[in-house]
Amino acid sequence: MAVLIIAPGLKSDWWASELQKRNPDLDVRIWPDAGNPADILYALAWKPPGGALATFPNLRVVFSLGAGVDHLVTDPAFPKQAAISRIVDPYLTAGMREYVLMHVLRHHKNQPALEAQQRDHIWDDSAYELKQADERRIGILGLGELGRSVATALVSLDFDVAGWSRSLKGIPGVDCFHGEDGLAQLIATTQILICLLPLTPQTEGILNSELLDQLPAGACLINAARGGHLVEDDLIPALDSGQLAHATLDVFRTEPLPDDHPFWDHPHITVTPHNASITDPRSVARQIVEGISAVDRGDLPPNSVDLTLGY
Ligand code: NDP
Ligand code: OXD
Repeated sequence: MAVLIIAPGLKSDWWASELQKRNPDLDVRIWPDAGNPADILYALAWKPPGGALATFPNLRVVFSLGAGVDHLVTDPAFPKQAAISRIVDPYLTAGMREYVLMHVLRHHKNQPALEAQQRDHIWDDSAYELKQADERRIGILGLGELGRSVATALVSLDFDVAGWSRSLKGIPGVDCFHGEDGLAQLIATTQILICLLPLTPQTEGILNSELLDQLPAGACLINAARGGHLVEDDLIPALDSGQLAHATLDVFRTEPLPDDHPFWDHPHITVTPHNASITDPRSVARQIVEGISAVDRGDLPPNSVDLTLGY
């Protein structure tokens, strides 16, 4: 039995040593040096080359090295016999909570506009409407591991919080919506919109001009989920017309964001390099080693992905 790390661009040696610290008996191999393909029962994967996983006939579980699994489920050759286990980790959740809180507070306090004033040497403390947190409506798309934690943290800061998910949720202090009507109701009052959805055929392109136009004028957008949620061509017109005041984007359809992409230099866009929350091998390796033992015992892998839903 061997475990393969197939994550080009990630620190595979670090992952291997964190796995072996927890189980020195594991035979860990790093792609492309997989050895005999029949030996590979488990894989740790992040954006594996299309079709590569299909070359391991005995693969039982693919551990996604991120919370999102779109990089796996979109591979038409993904091996049918393999389950997918995704990351649910307190550090990953905390990282996202910190990122979103930072940017919500930045928008709430008009910080991007104040930074622009500083660049022009303008001292003006009167230019912006005074709003308390309980007058600021935040809408969160996705109330899963990450969205729920973000929602609860925002409630604790007294924000007026709403959230939307596929199935209806009950989260103390949060106005919960679901379904198409629910989305329309949430959008109509949201001043800061946060996307924490998985990327699936149902959510692809959800951040489009039709939706952005339904937000109250001057709303802000934070997309920390996937670039495929945003129709990129719809964003700049919404910002230039003032319908949106600012967009904070961590994820893009093409990553790294191409050097000549208009988002880089737009005065009302903040770009971060897909680092809203980063998987920490020191904590996640334990989850994976325990998951391998569970499957070896005949149990289900932890945090299994429902392949019919795609997340
Ligand atoms: P979860 O699977 O725990 O939560 C997903 C949420 O989205 C659930 O509430 C789910 O509804 C909802 N949802 C899914 N499909 C729909 C739909 N069609 N309509 C309405 N709601 C829907 O995921 P996580 O919270 O762990 O992660 C969310 C995403 O964040 C990841 O998929 C990944 O893309 C992104 N991410 C980005 C990172 C970054 O650094 N930028 C880091 C980590 C994650 P229900 O509860 O009913 O199932
Ligand atoms: C993830 C990510 O899905 O980092 O975890 O994007």
